[in-house]
Amino acid sequence: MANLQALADALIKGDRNTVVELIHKAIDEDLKPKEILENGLIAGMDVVGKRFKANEIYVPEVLIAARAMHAAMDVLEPKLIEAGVEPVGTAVIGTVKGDLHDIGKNLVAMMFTGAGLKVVDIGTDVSPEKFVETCKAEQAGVCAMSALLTTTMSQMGSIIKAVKDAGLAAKTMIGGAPVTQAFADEVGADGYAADAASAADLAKELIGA
Ligand code: B1M
Repeated sequence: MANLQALADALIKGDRNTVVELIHKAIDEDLKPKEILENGLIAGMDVVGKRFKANEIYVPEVLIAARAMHAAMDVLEPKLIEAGVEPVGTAVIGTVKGDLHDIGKNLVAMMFTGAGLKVVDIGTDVSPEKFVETCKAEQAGVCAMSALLTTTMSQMGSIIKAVKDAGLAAKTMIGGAPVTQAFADEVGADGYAADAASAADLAKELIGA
């Protein structure tokens, strides 16, 4: 019998092979894809997020868990689509123009996926036009921006303005090492999060999920 707690535990440990094996087992045993996602993967990622926030684990452990989550989603995603399971919302995420740092952005993206959001990752060095275009095309609930340089964080204000000027419904949220709540207030972001786990909580809050 597939054990979703064992699946969550394997994900927390970042044991990719066991995660994939247990996902296949759960599917073969006709467990609902939504149940596998919520009680196995999201439950596991939730623990990873809480431990990361509490400094009980660090970036390498989270990256390993994120890799296992990716492998799991490769198997589960087609089943979720077949079953007509809707994501709780869509988040477009990217690192702002002029900035190539993506490790933190990727962690946030993975926590978003782990929280049940559809994630459209538009990469690094992303112009305000590309943020707007993608948020519009994807009817995004959240427009999420990352910046790691004091010289690029000013881009965030331009993106927020462009999203608002385009009349999009997407809520804007920002983060990255040099970014603060005070800066978020200054540039008019709808939200700021200091780490990847808080970012996932905030994204859900912003879209009312
Ligand atoms: Co660069 N770099 N780097 N770098 N780099 C920093 C950021 C720097 C602080 C190093 C230093 O001087 N001490 C410094 C910035 C100084 C400043 O602006 N004040 C710096 C610099 C100067 C540069 C270059 C200009 C160096 C040069 O070429 N002269 C250059 C710029 C290139 C460019 O972007 N145009 C550069 C290049 C690089 C590498 C390519 C070598 C590499 C990036 C590789 C990659 O990302 N694929 C790199 C790295 C690795 C770093 C450090 C060492 C680590 C960054 C990182 O990945 N941290 C960094 C120094 C440091 O931070 N110790 C540094 C781990 C990551 C998990 O944390 O991204 O903060 P972070 O994400 C966190 C939170 O911030 C938050 O959640 C994440 C997880 O908790 N978060 C969000 C992030 N995005 C969020 C979005 C949200 C919410 C939360 O909502 C949407």
